[in-house]
Amino acid sequence: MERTLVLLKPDAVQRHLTGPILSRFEQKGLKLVGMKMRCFPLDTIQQHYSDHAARPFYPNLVKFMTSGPVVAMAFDGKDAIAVVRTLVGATNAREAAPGTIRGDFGMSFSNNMVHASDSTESATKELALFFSEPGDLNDWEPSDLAWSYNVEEELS
Ligand code: 3AN
Repeated sequence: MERTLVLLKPDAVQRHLTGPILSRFEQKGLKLVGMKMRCFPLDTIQQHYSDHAARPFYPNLVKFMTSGPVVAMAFDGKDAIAVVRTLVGATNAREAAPGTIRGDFGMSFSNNMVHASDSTESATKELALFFSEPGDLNDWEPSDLAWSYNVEEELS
């Protein structure tokens, strides 16, 4: 099982897409284990995007990500990091495949609605950044687990 971070960016919140996007992840079978809406502080966003600090789009990215509330979510699932990235689609929403979140809901490279961790290292770092308070992450046992997976083959 893996755990991954998803951020619904300010454009997703403003466009009333929080519910539809969350539904995509839930319907796929990912387990929601954390969710918070915040105008995250500048230093949290700067830290989150520190790998992009030298890129020309970085100042606008930070400005955009601090321009309104963001919904941070944590999901568990088998291969959750790759599964979530596939559901999200290509960075440029204009080129993202139909059926993906960006492909179905967006037209922008910058305002592309969703961030999703791209590796186990990033997921660990990003989850610690956005879900650092006690009680932020909640383990629970889905009652349909044995229907969503072949437990013996896939989860043992
Ligand atoms: P992804 O979110 O698909 O993993 P990254 O990590 O390469 O994409 O980029 C982080 C964010 O920076 C993107 N979600 C997008 O909002 C923004 N971004 C990346 N490349 C560009 C670009 N060339 N022009 C404008 N914004 C960009």
